[in-house]
Parts: sequence; C-alpha cells; structure tokens
Amino acid sequence: MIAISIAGFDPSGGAGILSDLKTFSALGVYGTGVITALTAQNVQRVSSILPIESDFIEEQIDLILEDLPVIYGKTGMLYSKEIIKSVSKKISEYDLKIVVDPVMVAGSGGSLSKEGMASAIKKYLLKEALIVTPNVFEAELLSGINIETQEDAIDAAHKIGKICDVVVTGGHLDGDNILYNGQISVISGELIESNNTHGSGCSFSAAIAAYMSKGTEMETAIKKADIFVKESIKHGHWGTLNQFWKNK
Ligand code: PXL
Repeated sequence: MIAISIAGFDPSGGAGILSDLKTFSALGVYGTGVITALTAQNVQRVSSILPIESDFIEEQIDLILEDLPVIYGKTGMLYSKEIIKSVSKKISEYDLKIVVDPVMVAGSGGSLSKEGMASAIKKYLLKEALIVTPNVFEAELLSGINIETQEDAIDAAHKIGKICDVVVTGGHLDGDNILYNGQISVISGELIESNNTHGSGCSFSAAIAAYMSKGTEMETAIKKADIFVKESIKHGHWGTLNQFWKNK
C-alpha cells in the first residue's frame, strides 16, 4: 500500500508532512510526500512561510505518479489559491482518492494560509475530494455557520456535504465527530485533556487515507483513525503527538 501526502513542512515534526509520513508508517503504509510550503515554526508559533511554486508542486506530483501506483492520499497546508488550483487539477488528472484536511491556521494560532482560502478550497478542491475533515473553526469558515452546539455542527456538515462527504472533528465538540455522507452519523468519542495535540488534525486525515488505502471502508477508517489519534495524543510529549503504534 502506498499513500501520498500533499502538505506543508513543519520542521518541529509535530504537524504537516513529517507527521503525515510518521502516521502512514505507523499504520504500515508506504508514504510519499509532496511539499507545498516550508514553514519556520515550533509548537508555540509560526514565524515564516515560504510557499513552493505551483509548477514545481505539479512536477513533484507528476514524478511520483509516473512511477508509483498511488490511489489514496491527503492534502494539508496548501497556502494559496494558486496552489489549491494546481493540486485540484492533479487530483482530477490522476483520479486520486483524497482526504482533504482544510488547513488554514496552526494549532498555535499562526496563519498557514492567505486570505480567501475557504472559498478557494470550496470552489476547486472539495469537488475533487473523497472527504473533508474540518475542525469546528474550519467548518465555520467553510459553511459560514457559527458553531456552538452539536446541532450547529450538523447544520454545517449538511451544508459542506453538498460538495463532498465531511467529518467535522470532535476536539471542540466533546470528542464527538459529526460525519455526513448522505446522512448524518455522530461518531461518539472521548475527549482527552492534553496539551499534546499539535498535529492531531494532520494525523487524523493521514490515518483515514492510510486505512482506506489498506481497503477499509470510509466510516470504519474514520473510527479507526480517531482511535489512532487519541492513542497518539495520550502517548505524546512536548505538545506533539507520538504516532508510534503497533500495526493494528
Ligand atoms: O495542524 C495543521 C498544520 C498543517 N500543516 C503544517 C502545519 C500545521 C500546524 O502547525 O505546520 C505545515
């Protein structure tokens, strides 16, 4: 099994493409990685971003797909409308089955995107996606709905779900994930009190892609990814997750 992560580079190793590759590896999947942007950051703050030229991003994707039979993958930080358009075009060209993590802001609060990202993600990327995995804040930006309760999250999931399947992640919803894939399911989970959450959104989307590349159907992949991330948070250090995991 092979998966692809198309995402930004967080040198702290907690989030972004390093975290995705650790997740793929922990779940027994061979990971490939296309870098969309470099960042200078740690768990506390983002200080600089250096986006990669979109032609070069397209070339990275072309060279991987020229050689390797990749079907499943995920996107993370895409930073600009231009990069979103390039990546969306390539997903369509290669018919990739992609889990979209609509990254806009780092856990530390630092921005990881230019303005207008939510509308570019909706306009270009979600049409090509298998599923999108917003947290509450990202779901608000994608749906235009202010989310305070589980009912609000369900409304937002219905709205986003008109474009592709969606799971609104539960870190801000008492641990419950709200899935819309033609119908709403509340996947109830425990909420873990921990500071080791930097990169949890990255790992969640990467784990869904990894499980699906191993043949698991989507809803089960989401449940297993949720368990994987929670175990990783429990065993994390230094504000980040520990994705060590005996292949289950
Ligand atoms: O967690 C979202 C995220 C995604 N991608 C990169 C990041 C972060 C958060 O810090 O740095 C590169």
